[in-house]
Amino acid sequence: MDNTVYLSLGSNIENREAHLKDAVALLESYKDIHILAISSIYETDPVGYIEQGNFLNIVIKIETSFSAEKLLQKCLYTEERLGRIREFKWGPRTIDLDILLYNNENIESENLIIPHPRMHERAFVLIPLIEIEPNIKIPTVTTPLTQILDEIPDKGGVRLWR
Ligand code: GSY
Repeated sequence: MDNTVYLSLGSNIENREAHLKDAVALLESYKDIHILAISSIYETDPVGYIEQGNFLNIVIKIETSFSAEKLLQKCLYTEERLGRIREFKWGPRTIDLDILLYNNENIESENLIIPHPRMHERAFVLIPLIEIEPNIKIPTVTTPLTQILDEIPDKGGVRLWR
């Protein structure tokens, strides 16, 4: 299992906490995935389409022997298994899994862009990511993530949950 990967998980359909925990448990059940760290749970105001309920978000660090493409398939399968409902593209969802970083690689394929192209605009990603990996670097971005986070206007929308 020699690939280190960070995933962002979000849910804004109840039971949000159960959906996050079920997704982590399902990922952990794959023999090719080992979970190394799980951030605190944050309650976050919706970004993008704002006429929807607040999210619970976490970031997890895993090691895996899956390729990035295979991992994407597993993430999509995990979303399906948890009965993902998504009424429209940016709307409410039971569970959303995004691959943020895959080793230090830049990957662009038909289905996948890594590093996740919007991760450094999103406090709901950066705050839990920095919590579990304070010195994390994004390939191609030289500015420290903590500085990028300082410059993001929507930080107030991310609160520690319980
Ligand atoms: O891209 C993930 C789904 N998503 C989220 C999310 O997970 N959290 C918050 N706060 N806003 C979001 N908007 C979208 S789309």
